[in-house]
Amino acid sequence: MNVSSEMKDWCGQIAKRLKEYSGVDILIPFDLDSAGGALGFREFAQHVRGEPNSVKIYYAGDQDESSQSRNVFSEFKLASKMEKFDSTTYKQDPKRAVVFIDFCNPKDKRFGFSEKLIPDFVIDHHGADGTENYPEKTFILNEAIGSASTLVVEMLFAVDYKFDSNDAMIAAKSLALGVYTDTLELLMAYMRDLEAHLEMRRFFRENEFRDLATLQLSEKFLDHLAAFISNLGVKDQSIVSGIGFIKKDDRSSMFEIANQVIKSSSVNLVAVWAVIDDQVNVVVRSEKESKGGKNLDTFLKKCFGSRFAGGRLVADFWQGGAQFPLDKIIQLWNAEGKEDLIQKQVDAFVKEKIFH
Ligand SMILES: [Mn+2]
Repeated sequence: MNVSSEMKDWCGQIAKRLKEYSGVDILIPFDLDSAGGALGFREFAQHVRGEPNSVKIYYAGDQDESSQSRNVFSEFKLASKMEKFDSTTYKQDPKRAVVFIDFCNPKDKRFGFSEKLIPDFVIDHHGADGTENYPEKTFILNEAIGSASTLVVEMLFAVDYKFDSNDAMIAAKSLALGVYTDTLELLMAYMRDLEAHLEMRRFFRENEFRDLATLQLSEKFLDHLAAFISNLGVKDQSIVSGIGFIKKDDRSSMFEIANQVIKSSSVNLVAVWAVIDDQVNVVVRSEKESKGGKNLDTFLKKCFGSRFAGGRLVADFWQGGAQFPLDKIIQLWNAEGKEDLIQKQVDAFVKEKIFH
């Protein structure tokens, strides 16, 4: 695999700096890309430090954003390889390097940092959001490509890492899945993403990749899909619809529907809403150049309020969403037992905001 001389140079610097610490804490907002990036970076760090078992991985958020993610989490036994981040108990230890992978903003809501956490390294592929105030010593590797996993694959090749252990196999497979899912199944991948994916793809047994990467069409998912379709609002190549009241564990339907719909060339923006525990959740995907897509982050903040919404550019498309209390739309004491009425109002509200 071709790795740029710049990347080799950066990896040399990162390796040298990593050796100055007694251990490494990797923090990720869980999805398949950040998980692949973290498992790969752990291999990188242990390789360059020549020291096993000195790297810990902490994840924030939920591991079940998609059926693939749920599959991988159990198949690769990731619960034993990383622990849930708890902002009330985590204390930054100056002797251990803190590494942010797949995000760079210290105010990232998914972590709920109680106090300011300054990373020593950032490996990311989004904008430089929130990094303005980092001290000079923070090493930031932030390139606009399809996935963080791509960067980590390149890093492993830059230091001649050998994929010859069980941990290495799991890291490699997670990295392949990370590139795959973060680029809408390679549809939005750049050449570097494709190369990294292919290098890692070769470690799968026959059919193994397909089994892990395929969406599970559960009965529940199909119900959600049916609700989404029965309710479509379409305007100027934007599609808005909802799947009603759902349990938190079934959130993956929203992401899966949005990710599939945005792949169509006739769709510039898709928004999928659902009500979970008295909160309206909206998952949005948009093309780089669409009505909302010129800057989906700004657009959604304008629609739903900056406290409740946001978005970020990933490769050639935008991922975003909103979450706000149901009583922003309807007075709950007045709507007891009237689920149909609530759904209609939420649907009208979200459509009005996005189509206005
Ligand atoms: Mn990512």
